[in-house]
Amino acid sequence: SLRRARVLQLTLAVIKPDAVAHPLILEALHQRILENDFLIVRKKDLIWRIGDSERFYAEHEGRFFYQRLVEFMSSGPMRAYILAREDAITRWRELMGPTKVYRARYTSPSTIRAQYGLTDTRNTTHGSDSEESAKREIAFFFPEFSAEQWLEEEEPCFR
Ligand code: RTP
Ligand code: MG
Repeated sequence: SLRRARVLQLTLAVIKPDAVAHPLILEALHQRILENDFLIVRKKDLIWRIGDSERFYAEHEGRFFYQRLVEFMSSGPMRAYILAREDAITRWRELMGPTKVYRARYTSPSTIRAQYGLTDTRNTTHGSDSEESAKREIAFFFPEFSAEQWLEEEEPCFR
């Protein structure tokens, strides 16, 4: 388990309401996670209240897109994953592609947001952007999860 602790990094990945709304896209994204050698540590389907949305995106309060972002993120079901692999944070963000869908389509057409994103707000997925935010965001979605306990006790992979 010490070896695993050195190699594996955890990140939070979220499939946003625009993608969960379409069963084929949801399934394609789940496959995409598996194909890219992520371990699915936890998986949860949930719906946010507007207050959850506001708390999660508090750093964006006051930005022009804040209102539509918090409304969108509490507009329907989403799916959250704790993912593990080497360089999980960077690798998941690479797979997602740029935040802005038009830019994703132009610069990185094979990314998730380029392929499935609808708009700059309804952009299919979220991924933690640093170890610090991964820690915070994993705790936000999975308050009962302990990374230390997982590394010590659990099977490395279940799908
Ligand atoms: P995220 O936090 O979701 O990983 O995305 P990010 O770092 O790439 O983008 P960020 O600037 O943190 O924005 C957070 C989320 O806000 C929505 N957004 N809408 N112009 C717009 O309408 C706009 N800009 C950002 C997106 O859903 C983005 O993921
Ligand atoms: Mg961000």
